Amino acid sequence: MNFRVREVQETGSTNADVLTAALAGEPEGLVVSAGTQTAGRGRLGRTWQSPPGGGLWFSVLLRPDVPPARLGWLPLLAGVTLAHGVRDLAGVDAVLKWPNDLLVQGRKCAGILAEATGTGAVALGIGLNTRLTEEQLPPPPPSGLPPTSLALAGASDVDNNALLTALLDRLASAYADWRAAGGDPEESGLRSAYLGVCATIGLDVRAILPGGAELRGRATTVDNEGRLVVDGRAIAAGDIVHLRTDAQAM
Ligand code: BT5
Repeated sequence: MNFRVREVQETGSTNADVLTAALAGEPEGLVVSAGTQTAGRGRLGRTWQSPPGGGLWFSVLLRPDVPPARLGWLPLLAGVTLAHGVRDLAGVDAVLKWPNDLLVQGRKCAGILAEATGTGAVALGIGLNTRLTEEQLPPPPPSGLPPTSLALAGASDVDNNALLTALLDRLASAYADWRAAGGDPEESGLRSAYLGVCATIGLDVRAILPGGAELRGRATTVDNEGRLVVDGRAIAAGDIVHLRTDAQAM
């Protein structure tokens, strides 16, 4: 698939723009990439800081014709693409905290938000801090991970446009493989690729579920729907805290 990139200097949220386009019938492949977002959003109603030029803030319109139970793998696929991409293209080691926080040196360098229209389309939004300086970093959340950027982690000459093009190429190819396998995580190789970059597996974790309930236990694997398995219980959404020190988890 060829992505069609629409660059905008400023918008509220590229995910909102892509959802609107999807509902108006836009075919898959549209990418909206913004210089800055004034209402960037995270998961579970949180906000995403997107200062001008400080990162890649973009969303991709996909219409994945895979069984609904496989859709949970789509944001994980994006996470694997980012982790490998950041390593190969920027020379920065990165791992994932389930589901798809990109961690560099124990700090959060990117986040992913997948939102569905309910009519078969998904806005896959990626926020990657590329050139954010120390002064531009958002304040560390009280119980979450402190932020960082590729530049702060030592990447030199980060070119936002070149990085976007290269990441989209990789995303197109991983998405095509996954779709050709009907969304099957084994057959597409996605599951083993994900387990290879996910630092959460094997750790004792605290899982904070969307309603606020908490669960502690050992994260053992990711199931066929992309859910994290903690002491035999599958978690579809929530926030994970690595209980061994995050430094060790890196
Ligand atoms: C995410 O949410 O990590 C998903 C972020 C997705 C952002 C992209 S940008 C393009 C597209 N358009 C959108 O409107 N969104 C997507 P979550 O796991 O809920 O993390 C959000 C939390 O991360 C916030 O509550 C802050 O604590 C922290 N945070 C906010 N901005 C950050 C940044 N630039 N870098 C690191 N951490 C940040």
